Amino acid sequence: MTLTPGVDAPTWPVEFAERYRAAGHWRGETFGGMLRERAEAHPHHIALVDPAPERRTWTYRELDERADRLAAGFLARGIAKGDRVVVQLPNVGEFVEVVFALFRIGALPVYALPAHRDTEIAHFCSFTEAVAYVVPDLHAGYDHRELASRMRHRVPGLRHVFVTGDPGEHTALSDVPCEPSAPFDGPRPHELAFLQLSGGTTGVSKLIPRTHDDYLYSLRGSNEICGVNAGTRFLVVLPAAHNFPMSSPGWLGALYAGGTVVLCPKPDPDTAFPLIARERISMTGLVPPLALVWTQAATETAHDLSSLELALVGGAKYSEQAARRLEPALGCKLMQVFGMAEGLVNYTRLDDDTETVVTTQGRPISPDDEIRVVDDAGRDVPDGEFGHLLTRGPYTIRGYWRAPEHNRRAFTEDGFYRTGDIVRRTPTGHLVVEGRAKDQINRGGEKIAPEEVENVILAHPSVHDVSVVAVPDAYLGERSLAYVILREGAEPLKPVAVKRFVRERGIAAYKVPDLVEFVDEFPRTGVGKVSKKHLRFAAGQS
Ligand code: AMP
Ligand code: DBH
Repeated sequence: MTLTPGVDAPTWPVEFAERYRAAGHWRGETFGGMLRERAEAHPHHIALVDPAPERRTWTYRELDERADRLAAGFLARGIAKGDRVVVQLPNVGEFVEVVFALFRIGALPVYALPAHRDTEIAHFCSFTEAVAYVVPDLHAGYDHRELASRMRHRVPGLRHVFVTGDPGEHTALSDVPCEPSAPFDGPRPHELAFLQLSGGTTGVSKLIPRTHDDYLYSLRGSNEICGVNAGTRFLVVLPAAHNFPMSSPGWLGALYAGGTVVLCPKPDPDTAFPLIARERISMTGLVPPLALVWTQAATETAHDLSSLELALVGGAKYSEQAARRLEPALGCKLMQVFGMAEGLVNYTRLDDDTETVVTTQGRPISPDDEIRVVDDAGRDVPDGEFGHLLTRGPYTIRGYWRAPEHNRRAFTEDGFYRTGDIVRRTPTGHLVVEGRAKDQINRGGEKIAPEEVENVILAHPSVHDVSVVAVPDAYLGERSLAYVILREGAEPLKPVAVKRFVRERGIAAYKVPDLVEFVDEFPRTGVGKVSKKHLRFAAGQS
């Protein structure tokens, strides 16, 4: 198995790679090496706190040693460099141990979200030819061991299931570690570190191949912008597997700086606020709906939030009115962040004036991030005018993993990623997100590909056709609405029956349509005039 990025996905042309190295962006570091260096520099500093159910802590030395032992155990069970391992863990300390163990041996974590179910997990396991799948026993009332058993039957190449807690018929993660017998033949800095998930616009999530060099650069840049250092105490409120809490600056940024990461088991203020007070949290990242809830709750809380210095808000459009209320309520600075797992991340800056912070979504991390704002014909528009955002740079991928067809559409010939976002650029170079050209629903930061949900609903015997669209929502920004055309003569259905059908097919709960409407033909507003099913059929994908 070769790990050269250019083999399974397009990589940066040599002249770009040389430029990024010469500029000092790519420094030849790896994640495994980074943790070792921090452990040598500050062995006794607390790297990680998992507060629930009882408080556990890991010093940098402990995290480093545990990653080594787990890596040795994975190797002993036949997991090798280049193998893919689907990791579906909530915000628990084992998540960090597992990914650093995989980084050490050069196996690639594939970051599933805790909400994913049979549909998504089966796709990740089979498409990546994963050899192992790591799950919790129970999480949020759901038994992941049963999901894992179904995956073992469905995906023949899946050889191992590792479980945190009670393993049932699988292997306990705690039984895996052993003494390393030799130094690891780890990955090279230009090789792949992991596969991140895209929000997706077509039927299934595309996989995003990130290298050690490029991702570490985005962390270093993010840390500099956000002021992350060894004294930072970062609270991971959103699912740790998501790119935003992982890297903007996120828990990996905090570890890169030698700071302390505290894992929040649930995002609500009743869980998070006491933790902020007890752990003296200085920084966190939130999606807009959560920022609204926190802003409201902070005005009434008895918990001491005075340690909080910076709240990053991003993942979906944050309204100006809501943004204005955050700083006074939480007593900390606000930074807006507009990023994507494919690469490009924009931040407002600590020294930006309030107007800029509340009305823009920031500017890119790197002087080498190339930004183009273009019209439908691909011509650059002047600053201040709306257009499609295209980008290329030292931490933006040149192609998705094993998706040559899709890559031809998602990237320009000269390697710019078509973000699908409609933006306008201010004279200071800040971007304002005005909308979206891609077929995606952004449900409070959780991305939904309508086509994926449509395909599930189309499997219902009474359904002739379906179109899933976004509708505005005061709290989430957007919710999903499924317009359903029933087959002639079919028994009438209730909206709940459609939702139940989708849920029972095994898909993440946030993708179940919020609203279902039965129609004779698709409305002209908000939906294309032509049946999406017929469009897909015409495209040969039905
Ligand atoms: P993903 O490709 O799943 O990583 O999602 C990235 C997408 O989320 C971006 O292309 C935007 O559409 C959206 N997004 C992220 N941050 C923001 C933000 N601050 N404001 C508006 N949209 C955002
Ligand atoms: O929405 C995102 O994917 C996102 C938002 C903010 C992201 O990936 C990021 C910052 O890094």
